[in-house]
Amino acid sequence: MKDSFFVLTPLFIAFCFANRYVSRNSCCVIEGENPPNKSPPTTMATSSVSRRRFIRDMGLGAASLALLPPFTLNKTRAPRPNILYIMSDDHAYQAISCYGTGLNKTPNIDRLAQEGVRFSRSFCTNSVCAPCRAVLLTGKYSHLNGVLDNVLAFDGAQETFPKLLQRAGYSTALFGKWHLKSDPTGFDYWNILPGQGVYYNPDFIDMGKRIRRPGYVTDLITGDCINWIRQQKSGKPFCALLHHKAPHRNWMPDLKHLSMFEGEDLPVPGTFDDDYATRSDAARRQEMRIADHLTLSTDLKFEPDTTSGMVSPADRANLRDWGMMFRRLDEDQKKAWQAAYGPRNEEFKKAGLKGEALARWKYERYIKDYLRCIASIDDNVGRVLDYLDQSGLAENTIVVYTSDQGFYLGEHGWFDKRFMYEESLRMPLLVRYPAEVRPRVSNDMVLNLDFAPTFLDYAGASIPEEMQGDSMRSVLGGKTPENWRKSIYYHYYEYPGWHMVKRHYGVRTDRFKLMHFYYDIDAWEMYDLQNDPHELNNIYADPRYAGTVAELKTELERLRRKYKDTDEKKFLPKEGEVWDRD
Ligand code: SGN
Ligand code: CA
Repeated sequence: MKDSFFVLTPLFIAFCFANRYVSRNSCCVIEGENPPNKSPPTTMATSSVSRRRFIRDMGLGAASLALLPPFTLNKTRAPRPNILYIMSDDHAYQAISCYGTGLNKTPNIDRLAQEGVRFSRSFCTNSVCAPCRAVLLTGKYSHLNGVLDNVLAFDGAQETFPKLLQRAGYSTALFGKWHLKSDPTGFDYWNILPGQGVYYNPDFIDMGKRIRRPGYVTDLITGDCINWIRQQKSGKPFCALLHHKAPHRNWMPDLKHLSMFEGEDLPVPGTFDDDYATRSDAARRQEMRIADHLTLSTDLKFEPDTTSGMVSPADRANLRDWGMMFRRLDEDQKKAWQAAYGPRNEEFKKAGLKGEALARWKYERYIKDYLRCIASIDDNVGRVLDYLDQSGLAENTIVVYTSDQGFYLGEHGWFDKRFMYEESLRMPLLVRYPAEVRPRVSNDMVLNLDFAPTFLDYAGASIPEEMQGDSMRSVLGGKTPENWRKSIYYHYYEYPGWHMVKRHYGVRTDRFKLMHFYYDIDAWEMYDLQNDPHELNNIYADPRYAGTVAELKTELERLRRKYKDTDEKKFLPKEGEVWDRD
């Protein structure tokens, strides 16, 4: 499967020419210029080309064979698919309605599940932003691609799937959040947010040039991507990476959605009050609790009176950040925000909440703003899907919707990600490709490591041996290979760092999860996901599971050898090294 090259016959090339096959199906149709064409490729029998023209085109086809680079000669499919990869930032699967949690409605994202494959077991290998992006590009684990955490820069000289697609004749582009510190490589065009980006009137770096633009970040990124697709007239297939900032912290909704969910009580997760009783110290020592670590101003949009007892030193510093963020808004935007949050904040001030009631209020403010940001993502997914329909591109375009990692929406009392527990390990993943993929739900285990080989496989390009993921093409086609993975390997490194989640690695099988926390701790945790899906009961030391622990340790070691990640000490901070916030 890794190498699907072979030489097409001149006859087939001639046939493609005769049907104008390549230009119609593999490149973009320009809105308003070319009518949508969703009909299947014509066959020899139905083609109306004259004999003479056919013979002429055959000759042209044969001649063109000599001119085409070898990688464009794919075994099975002449019209190579376009690829539209939509990745939001911190979008939990729990906040997508087709995943069935009932928290919110995402009708446009759900379309991809109705028309494509919804994965129930899609995981990341290191649950934090920049590392996930480096894994996406390289198809390699963090210890091999060099981006272990959000601080290290990506070495853009290494091999990536966009570069390989470029060489295979694709037009490639990147829009939105990048976060890899070095300039993007492998893209014909890129227009990215600096660092984490901001929600309102954001700065962009357009091929190296920094420009501030009015508007809301999710709308702007989507518009840029659609415009670029619209401009593709070259007869080449395209690959566009559309990377949203939303719904990343500090969760600032657009004006349309400022009052969505107002007056509603959203359900608090059953594990919100987790006391971490059976876990190791890693779960107790984190800094990502809604009750304790969300800031009143930047995160929760409430400006406490600095003379009141409500203001902690952390809040004081945050007030400055919030002030800076709020100053970016124009006068109309500010007015809309004040109209929406002003009265709510007055009410909150009067209520004088404390303890559990205050924690619940923080959760409500957090989850509503988070879901409001997602409402805008969903609108914009609808916008881009409508564009694909109108332009006739939908049939031959692979559309992926995913997030850079998972996220906590109050489960275990948390926000943020990083842990190997389910909510942050698991990513939403929906893939639609009408030309080849029938709608269904897949329970196969896939990893973000698999994206690069999958895209190369569909493009008919060769997959480098050093890529560690596997093409999901057979899985997507409903024919999961017998030897498809039965376990996954995970490794998180960013400690000490934001949210203070300790370094750990582990293995997850269909039923069990084993994790090892290390560096300034040496602790194991194990969960039975079938009997304990919320991972509340650490059974590592339970003698009834001793045999399973041993099996899982053997599997973990096998995976560490397979992925060449056997040295736990290799990436520990050096003495005196200071943690540099991203
Ligand atoms: C910022 C956030 C953190 C978050 C990291 C990484 N703090 O530093 O809460 O974990 O990004 O997020 S903030 O106050 O600056 O918003 S990631 O998605 O980029 O990995
Ligand atoms: Ca993220």
